[in-house]
Amino acid sequence: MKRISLIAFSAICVFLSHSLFTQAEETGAKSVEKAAVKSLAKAKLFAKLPADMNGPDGLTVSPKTGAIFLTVPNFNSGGRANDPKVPKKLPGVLAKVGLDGKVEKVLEFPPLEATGQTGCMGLTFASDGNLYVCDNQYFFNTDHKSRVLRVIMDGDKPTGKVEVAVEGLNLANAAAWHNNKLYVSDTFLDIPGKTGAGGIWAFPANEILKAGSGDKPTIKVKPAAEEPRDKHLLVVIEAKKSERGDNAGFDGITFSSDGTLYTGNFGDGTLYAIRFTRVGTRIYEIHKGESIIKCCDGIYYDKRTDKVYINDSQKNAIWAFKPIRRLTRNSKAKLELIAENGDTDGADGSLDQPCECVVVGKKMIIVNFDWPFPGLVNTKYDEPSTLSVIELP
Ligand SMILES: [Ca+2]
Ligand SMILES: [Ca+2]
Ligand SMILES: [Ca+2]
Repeated sequence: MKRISLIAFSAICVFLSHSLFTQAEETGAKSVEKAAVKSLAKAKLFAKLPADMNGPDGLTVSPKTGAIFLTVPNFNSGGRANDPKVPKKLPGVLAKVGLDGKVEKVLEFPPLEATGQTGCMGLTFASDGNLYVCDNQYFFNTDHKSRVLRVIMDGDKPTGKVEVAVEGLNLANAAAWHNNKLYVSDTFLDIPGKTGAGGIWAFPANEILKAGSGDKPTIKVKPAAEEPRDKHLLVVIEAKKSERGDNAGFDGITFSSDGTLYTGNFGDGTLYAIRFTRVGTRIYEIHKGESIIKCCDGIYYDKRTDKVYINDSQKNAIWAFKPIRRLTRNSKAKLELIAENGDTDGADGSLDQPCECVVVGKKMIIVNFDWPFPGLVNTKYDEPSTLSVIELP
């Protein structure tokens, strides 16, 4: 009963924020206008990836040492989604990224037996000092084959040991560690009767840090459509089909300093602020999909600038907004355009389908996925794969 009433409360929050949208849209439009007058930042080249890295995705910074780690699923090295006859030529790899732009392969991920493929995407350090990596298998098999892998680290070096911590996710996309829990976004829950649906999974430290290690079993989650709902699945929100025909749900996830989770839909750019309180989960829609932005890929909160940054894969753009301290039903993100460019091969550092970023000091380091979908500014994959940098004020 408790769960049902919380879901109802969440639905009401979302509904009410819809109804108060008009006023907030005007606020949002004004901030875009203001940003347009301000000159946009020019993304510059940070790194050219080696020839065996075709399409990077996830990026994270060690909270202990500041070392930067990148995942490269290498989706560009083979056939497109759901065509097992055309496997990727290159495995997914983990790379270490230096502040001098050096990118060095440090680990190859083990393929899933059922698909023979690896799909490493979002990653994060947990309190045990190990890296937890989303292994997105949805592009090869859409029946709940995605995993969370644990890369056992010795400081900033992978030991070579990789364990399977979670199985049964559908499109595991981004990961974040907060308040002794691992949070993972799922972009396609594939629930019958829903156009699309994104989910947020959470795994407490006492389960996730040992799962799949020694004699402790891997956590096997249930598909979202099964009742009763898996206890780890905290949030489910329906995603509608966007004007470019994309129904993808939650993509990036990040926590601001007050513990609010910010996330957004890849399909239509709807943005959400989510608070996990003792009395339940509260969900606020802080940007109506397609009203200003139409795509939210990776998302990152930077404490120094106190801003949340959005990688807009569709527009080759970076947006920012200030976290909203006093969230109410009509709270809307005041979006500011930071950088944008047209279709490019990325060789000069221009944004080439940005998908994740981190901020180190005043440098925003941006990953260019460069794996186009219909309706994006980026029309084709072109070597080499690149990372961009923007100097923030
Ligand atoms: Ca992503
Ligand atoms: Ca391109
Ligand atoms: Ca490129």
